[in-house]
Amino acid sequence: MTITDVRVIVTCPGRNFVLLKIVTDSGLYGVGDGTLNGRELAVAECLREHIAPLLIGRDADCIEDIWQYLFRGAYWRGGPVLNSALAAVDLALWDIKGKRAGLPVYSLLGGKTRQGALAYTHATGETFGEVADNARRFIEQGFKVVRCQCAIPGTVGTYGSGRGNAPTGEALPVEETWEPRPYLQTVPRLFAHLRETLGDEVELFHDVHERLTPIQAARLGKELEPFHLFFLEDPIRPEHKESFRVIRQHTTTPLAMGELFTSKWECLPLITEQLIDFIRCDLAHVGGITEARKIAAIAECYHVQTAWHGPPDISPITHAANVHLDLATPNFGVQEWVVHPPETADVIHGGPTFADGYLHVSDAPGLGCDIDEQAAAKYPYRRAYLPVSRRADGSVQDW
Ligand code: GCO
Ligand code: MG
Repeated sequence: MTITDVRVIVTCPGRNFVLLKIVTDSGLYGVGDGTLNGRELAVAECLREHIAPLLIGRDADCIEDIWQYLFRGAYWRGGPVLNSALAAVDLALWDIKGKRAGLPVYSLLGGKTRQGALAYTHATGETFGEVADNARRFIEQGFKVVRCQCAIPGTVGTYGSGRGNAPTGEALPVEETWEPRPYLQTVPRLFAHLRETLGDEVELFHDVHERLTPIQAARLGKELEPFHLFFLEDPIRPEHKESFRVIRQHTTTPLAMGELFTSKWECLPLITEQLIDFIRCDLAHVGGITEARKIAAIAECYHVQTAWHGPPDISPITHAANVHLDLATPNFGVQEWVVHPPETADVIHGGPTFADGYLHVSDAPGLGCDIDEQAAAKYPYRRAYLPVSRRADGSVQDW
């Protein structure tokens, strides 16, 4: 089955997405997603100018060989731009393989190990009361795990507490402020309030979003211990993996990390030294299902569970890929999930469905998603940046 056409579709149905359609001579095609929030066009150009010409004439069946060819064959390898482009190709090829076999992708990956993927979503708010009310709303909808973020007094626009990062029309990034002292004081109080008002049954957790130093993260983990978090997410910057030893030495709060990693090698030290409990890479940035299933297999050996990144800035196609992999993975832990803006469904059909705390995908062959290219053309790309954060003294801070 020979690849005859590769089409890159950049569209903004409520959010920017970089989508891919790989067409074969059999008439079957596959869909993929390589959206990289805030740097979308770098991936689109990479796909159009550098990768598409390499795919024409190749056998769509050879996913692993194409993966190796694009990753190692380029000599210059890795990083979020190249590996998001690789992910788009990988997802589309798995979609084709499923369609050709007449089987959903989870079946190709070994079949269901569970009936649904335990899901979490985000409760946010300006005040503790608002976060608790939002979390309660999600619990009533059936969520058994809820991520909780709150505004931090004295700072501007704390990550996770506000409007998110969908396109707003601003020409340049919004600037926010953040300080460790009020943050470290507020978060344990937030969870004390949430446990008091929501009880002990629901699983709660918090995303630090890489903002702390190792010793600050250690302190936070320790102070959160009485509230039994499901995990503490991305406590420190991703570069120096050994720093996790500092956190681990001090706290039994489970740790999750990985949305900024772009390969299995970055995950290795954290997994093999058992410095984390959940690995949460983004399938759209690590090179797709092919790389993520290897990460899951390595993690299985070390009692680390998966919690693939599932924010609104990747399309329902990657969300579907997440759930296909979740269903087939014995050491699956939890799946992040959010509802996309309504216009997204005009362009991308399919994607996971939520019921009573769990995510499901259809039994349709492949990933179960499709792209309406005519609808996509009605939603042109709108440049959008993630916010940038600064400390009170004006220096750059991880957002
Ligand atoms: C999460 C993430 C996201 C990121 C976003 C950046 O846990 O869902 O932290 O909210 O901020 O993906 O593009
Ligand atoms: Mg996160």
